[in-house]
Amino acid sequence: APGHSRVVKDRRFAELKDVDIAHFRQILGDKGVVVDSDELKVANTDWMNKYEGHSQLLLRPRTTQQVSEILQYCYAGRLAVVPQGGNTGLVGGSVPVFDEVILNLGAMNKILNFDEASGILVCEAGCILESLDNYVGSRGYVMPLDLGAKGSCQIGGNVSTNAGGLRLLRYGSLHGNVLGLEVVLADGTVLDLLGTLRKDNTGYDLKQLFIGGEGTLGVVTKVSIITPPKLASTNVAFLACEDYVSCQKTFAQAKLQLGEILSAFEFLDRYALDVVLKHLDGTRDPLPDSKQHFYLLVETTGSNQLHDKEKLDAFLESAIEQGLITDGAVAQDISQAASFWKVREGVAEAMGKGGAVYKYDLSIPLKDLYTLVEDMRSRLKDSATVVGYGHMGDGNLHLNIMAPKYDNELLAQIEPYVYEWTAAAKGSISAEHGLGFMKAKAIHYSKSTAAVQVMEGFKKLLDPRGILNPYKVLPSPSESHVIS
Ligand code: FAD
Ligand code: 2HG
Ligand code: ZN
Repeated sequence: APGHSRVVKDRRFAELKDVDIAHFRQILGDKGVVVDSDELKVANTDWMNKYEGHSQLLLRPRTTQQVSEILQYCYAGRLAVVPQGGNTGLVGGSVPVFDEVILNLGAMNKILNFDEASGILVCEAGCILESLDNYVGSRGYVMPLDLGAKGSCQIGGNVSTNAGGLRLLRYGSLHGNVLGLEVVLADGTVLDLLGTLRKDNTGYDLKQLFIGGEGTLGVVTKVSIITPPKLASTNVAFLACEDYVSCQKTFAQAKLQLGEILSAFEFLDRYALDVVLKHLDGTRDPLPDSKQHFYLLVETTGSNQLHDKEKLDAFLESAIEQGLITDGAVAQDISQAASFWKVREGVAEAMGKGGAVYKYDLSIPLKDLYTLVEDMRSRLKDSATVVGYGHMGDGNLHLNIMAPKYDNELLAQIEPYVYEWTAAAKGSISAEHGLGFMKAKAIHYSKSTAAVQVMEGFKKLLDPRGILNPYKVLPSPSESHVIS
């Protein structure tokens, strides 16, 4: 797979032996120890079919105690470990690079407590995001995050990647919504940070290190998270704009005119829309008569349908009057709203159907956000399809480049150009997907040497033997072995 030749195996790690497997059977029983080659193939391969490890062992613990015993053993014997949730990550972080033991949290999927007065949920890390949303949904709340992978991603994976997604504009990031965590450190120590308090300023806020830690600092086993109330009124509009400047102005107007009810502001370009309509069964063009270059999905969520509708109508009317949007459709019912959302949420999946896709998840100041897409398109000409979409309301561009197959010549046209461009624009080379394996070596484009050194210090403190998710996030200590 592409990229793998760039790093060589860290020789400090031990090879897996039969006695190790026997020991894990003692801890987990037969069911929790998977050596079946078909199951291993799935767990070794990432969602994009871009990264593939060759681990010989998949472990499925059911309790924190078991996670602790597994890590204690791995730490003592220097066996490297990849924590894995739903394996929907998009930066090669959730699969082994070589033969690391895969520690999948999926069997730890119990809801532990839900406080119906405060909306605070405490659950195990392996709970699927969509199941949690359904659970709190039937009790009058919603999860503060939502993403296209909700049917498979796990809350522990969401926390570990600090996933952003479709509701961040409204509810903010997991750094604010996660109230507590239980984490098992590399040596098996159980760190109980599972508070359920909105406010707690007693010393350093350690849980923040594991939010976005990508499994390199500890294994998240339990999560406490605040969920906002589910409000009565939701509206979804799908709008067409002639150019990117109009999208920006529409966003500024949406903030002004929709104010507190604005709950999502997403965008996709014509190329993205076309890929969705072509490759995803059951998707319909929300604006079949419009052939514009840019599309916006605007959602409002509030407590009063009349009030919200009035605001939305006024906003749309003025946007048309000012020439910011050329067309628009407001979903008339829940199923139409879902079909609009499917167009936006389906881009990632649709892009995967065309062969190979290079994904760049970037924060870029709003005014320059689309310039990169245009620059890349003229740079690559006919060799690839360049698509831009993303969480415009959060300044987050998803630049996807689709080609018939992974190709090193094409890659050399894209990288490091895309990282240099982003750094020059004072953006971030990872807005929400993390660094994983893909971008570990590119961290310097977004973080100073001093900042990376402090990160390395945390890594050494929490995992002195480096067994947790090696080769990910930080440039490997075996950097000198990089073959290029
Ligand atoms: P995995 O992919 O299994 O793991 C991701 C990383 O977290 C790995 O480094 C892994 O080692 C680590 N990890 C997993 N579980 C644990 C644990 N319990 N303890 C410690 N480390 C752990 N991301 C966004 O931010 N916003 C989006 O809108 C979004 N949309 C997506 C849409 C699609 C269709 C797909 C396929 C992905 C999308 N993603 C998005 C990326 C991905 O879904 C998220 O990053 C998600 O949070 C990963 O969760 P997971 O359970 O699949 O984790
Ligand atoms: C999205 O917002 C996801 O759709 C996936 O973050 C982005 O695949 C991508 O590049
Ligand atoms: Zn995204």
